[in-house]
Amino acid sequence: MANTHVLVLDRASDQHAEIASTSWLPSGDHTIFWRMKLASLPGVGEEYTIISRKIAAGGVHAYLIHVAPPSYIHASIRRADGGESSVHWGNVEIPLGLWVTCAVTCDISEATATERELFVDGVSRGNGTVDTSSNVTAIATGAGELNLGYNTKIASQGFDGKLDEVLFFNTILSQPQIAAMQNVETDPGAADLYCGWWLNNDLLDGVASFDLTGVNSPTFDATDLPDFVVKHPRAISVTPSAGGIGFGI
Ligand SMILES: [Ca+2]
Repeated sequence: MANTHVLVLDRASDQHAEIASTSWLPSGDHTIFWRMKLASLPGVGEEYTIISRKIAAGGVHAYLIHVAPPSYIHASIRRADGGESSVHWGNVEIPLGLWVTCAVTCDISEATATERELFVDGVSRGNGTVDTSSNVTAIATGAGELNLGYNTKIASQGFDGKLDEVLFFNTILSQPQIAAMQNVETDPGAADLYCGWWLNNDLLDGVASFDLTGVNSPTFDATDLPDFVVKHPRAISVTPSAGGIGFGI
């Protein structure tokens, strides 16, 4: 596949995409992958929702990922009774007006403090800071709604910017696997890919039948695509060491 378009969501117009779903999305180990470019930064009290998956019964979010001020990533999962495990990565500032590629992994069997790991442009940013710890060992399933760029519980918390290639894997991808996805559009036949949207001028799922519907007329852009290059290179230092030359990244 060639990447031809990205999804454009205007927060002021409440543009987003949705699907009313039955019991799907992984309930255990998983990886959520997406590319995004912020058109503005969230202010105090604002959240820019990337992915929201609400369960109708009890009104809980099985999954929720958003950007909150100053511009850090927040991810939470819940079990059916509402018990929540939420984490934020305050050490990550998502830049304004630059494409970034993100992935959050979840090892459901790990202690809450280490079960999630964030990757930005293929580089681990650690396990984050735990906000709520409720030992979620199985993520809630059941009828509900999945949204890109919208939070069905807090309708004003939409996304402002561009999204591309939103993928759910029902496995924990490794850092090398995530890094390998940085600069190439993922093949719909990739192993353990559960569902995903390539957003190439439509909202159709490229794997199964999880097709989205646009709300308030979101648009597509064919000119401002992720450039698929490493945009945040780390400094490399070379230092002499006993017995030879060592280097660190
Ligand atoms: Ca695309």
